[in-house]
Amino acid sequence: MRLIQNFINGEYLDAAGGRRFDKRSPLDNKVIASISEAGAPEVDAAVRAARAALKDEWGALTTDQRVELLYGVANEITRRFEDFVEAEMADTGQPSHVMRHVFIPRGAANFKVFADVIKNVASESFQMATPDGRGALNYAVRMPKGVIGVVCPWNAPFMLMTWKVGPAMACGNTVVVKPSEESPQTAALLGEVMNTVGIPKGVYNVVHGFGPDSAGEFVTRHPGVDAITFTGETRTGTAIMKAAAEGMRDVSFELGGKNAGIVFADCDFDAAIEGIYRSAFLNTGQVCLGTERVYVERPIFERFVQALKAKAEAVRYGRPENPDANFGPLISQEHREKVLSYYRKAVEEGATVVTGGGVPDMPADLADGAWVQPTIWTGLADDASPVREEIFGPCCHIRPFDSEDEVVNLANDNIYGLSTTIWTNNLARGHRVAARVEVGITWVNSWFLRDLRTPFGGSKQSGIGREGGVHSLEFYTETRNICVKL
Ligand code: NAD
Ligand code: 6OH
Repeated sequence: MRLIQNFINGEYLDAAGGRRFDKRSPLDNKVIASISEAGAPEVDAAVRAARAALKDEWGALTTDQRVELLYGVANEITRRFEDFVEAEMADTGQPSHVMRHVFIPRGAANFKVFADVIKNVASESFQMATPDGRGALNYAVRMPKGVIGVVCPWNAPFMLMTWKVGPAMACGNTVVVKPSEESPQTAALLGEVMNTVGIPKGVYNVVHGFGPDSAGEFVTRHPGVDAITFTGETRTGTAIMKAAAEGMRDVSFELGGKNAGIVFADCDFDAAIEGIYRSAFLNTGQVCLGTERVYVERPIFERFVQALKAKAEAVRYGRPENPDANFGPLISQEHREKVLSYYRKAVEEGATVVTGGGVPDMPADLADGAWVQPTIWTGLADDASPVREEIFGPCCHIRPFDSEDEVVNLANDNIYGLSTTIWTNNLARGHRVAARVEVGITWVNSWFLRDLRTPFGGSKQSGIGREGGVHSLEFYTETRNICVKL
């Protein structure tokens, strides 16, 4: 069994008193790692190390020197690609092709792309007129914000963590990362990469543990943390925002969603089926951008439901290393309980179960894993809880609609506003509907396709702020205004 330790000031350390917790495999519920749980003293040590590095080694580097080192991090992740794939597969149980083609490569890219952004970004400067005719030069400079607390979820652990750590470090900040208790391994492994590449001690720190009364709360409450970036549930975001209010610290939040898929009758039918299938079931439905509400224009409704049902019934459950498997378990037994509670509620609230709704029969070696069937419902009222609340599982409700206005109103009738996917061959309509849906990111005839330089984030209760490209700089830097009288 593996031992996963905290990474503080360039060293792997146990917590004082040796507190540990278990990480269980989602595949079979067996304990696969013992994690050292950071208490307040370890979090304090990590924050102190991060503060010291800010002033000394990291703070003293030029942008070019930092950029070189971040390129080194990206290259070293690529060199150790298999180790990262293996660690992430062990934590999440997801099929290896998703790790190989999206999650791990994008993790490496998060260091390279933000190094390029910081290298090429300009800041404003103005030559001002003054009454005495001599003028003034007024310009803005971007400074690091300080020590950034990075609190992460488990659904795409490495990609989502590096999407924060990459730009934070590129901007000259130092970080204290609190990975999810369900997915600690890739954050821990990244410490080895930092040391190999020669990132100064204390720039990248990792503390393990849970949320309340544990490492998550200790990081977000620590007065030495200057700003907090968080991805996770909206409810947790509310708790973290309260912690950040003390000391007036800035927050960046990527939160929950209840995303709509809108399928017009004039779409490319096969492409829409493939797109909605991926958006509802990829990563066993544990993607913040996933579609849990599908609206289909009435003339193609029945055909659409049957085609999606056929695809959902063809998933192949299995271990990540099995090349035939394309469908993994949920992250944990606890999360499975939550998802299954919605499967029950859907029936109680009057759904027609088109497919799924339960637990698949698994071979004996996987019988204790967190498996659920991909599930499709029709017939629920618009205010039924499985239609309104984020489930974060492989399930969706499909409802017919008759007009563009009706479907825009349905899509917008939710507290969340993260993303939408629209399927139509009428591009004017695609643009029109995209402008009317109240979300941070909209895809037309696609899903989960984004250049890392563009802004990402949620509207309404799906988030605060935008990250990606130059937009990350707004959060990870403090802009100062300097005016020099000439
Ligand atoms: P979560 O909110 O339960 O946990 C996220 C992290 O916060 C974990 O590291 C946890 O230990 C920590 N935490 C929990 N309570 C805390 C507290 N009081 N103080 C400080 N830290 C605390 O979320 P999750 O279950 O890990 O992830 C799933 C959720 O994340 C879903 O709601 C999903 O929509 C959301 N998500 C959003 C995005 C996005 O970009 N908008 C991306 C991925 C996931
Ligand atoms: C995961 O839940 C969401 C990830 C989104 C992206 O990585 C992206 O770049 O759009």
